[in-house]
Amino acid sequence: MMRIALLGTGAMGTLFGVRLAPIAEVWMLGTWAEALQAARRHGLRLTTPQGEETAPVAVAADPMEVPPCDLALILVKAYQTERAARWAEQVLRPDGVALTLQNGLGPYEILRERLSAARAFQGVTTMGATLMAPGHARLGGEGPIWLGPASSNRRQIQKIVDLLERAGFQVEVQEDLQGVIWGKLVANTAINPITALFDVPNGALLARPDLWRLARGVARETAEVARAQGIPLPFEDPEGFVAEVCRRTSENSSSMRQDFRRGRPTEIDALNGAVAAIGRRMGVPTPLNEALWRWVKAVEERRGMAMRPAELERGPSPALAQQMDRRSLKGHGG
Ligand code: KPL
Repeated sequence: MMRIALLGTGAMGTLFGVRLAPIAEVWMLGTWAEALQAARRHGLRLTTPQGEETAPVAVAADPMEVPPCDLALILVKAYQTERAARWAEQVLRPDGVALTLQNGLGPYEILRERLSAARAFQGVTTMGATLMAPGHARLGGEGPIWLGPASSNRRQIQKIVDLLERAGFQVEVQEDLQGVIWGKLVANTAINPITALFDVPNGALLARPDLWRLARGVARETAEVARAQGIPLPFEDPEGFVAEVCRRTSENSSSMRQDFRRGRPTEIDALNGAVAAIGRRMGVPTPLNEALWRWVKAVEERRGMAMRPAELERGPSPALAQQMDRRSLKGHGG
């Protein structure tokens, strides 16, 4: 049986823990004491439209307690990636691999740098989950998981595909994930900050014309930044795609709304902040992404959410800068 280290104790960590535990030995590793305690006492719990799913998992607050793992699944916030990558390296067998399913730009580059390209994989999903209590999440919408890069380590990627499919997920492998990464970014930049600032579920963006006008504008901007870099988006119509994600996850609270409600720092730097920074570099105007980024930062600061661990102070910039350099090379015919 495969042994998996699940790094991340939030809504997505809980969702994946519940689905993977019946077919693998799952170790939830994290820093959120209440979630670890709940998981240890009662197992993890997932509420779905079909009913309740629960699953026992092993838990640890220290990577030294975790036996050597075949796979590390990274589901922490974008700004916690450096520590998660360090921990993944510690808990993995020498031939073990890591998969990030995080939001935003930057996490994959951090993971690849630590583990090498042959041991680091990236996935994108528009599944949603809302945290109801420590160790308990509610499924907020299903959707496929895209995995890549396909060619770096075919044997390992096939193992991950088999595992996720056995756990009930729909999986698609792609050689170049940039298109789906930017597709997801179109959704996240349009949905997350607006639902957080206006404190509404994802579906409200479709119901309120004032919010939809704003979301639609952001979706177009982010899509323009992708196009300017020569990245082919997996859809023709960015607003149509955002509308579809809002419909599929209409009851879900976006991860940024959940962060706001819990007084935690958000992933705004890796989402709208990153798009605005790349837009500036590429000469593509991104006034709405820029405004939402500043607005969310201002709320974080006012509420003291900006007082962050040292890791966060450094921000996503090193990996992002690297990614932007790669992009600009590509833009110059590289
Ligand atoms: O990724 C998400 C998030 O909340 O971060 C979506 C797909 C928008 C679901 O809520």
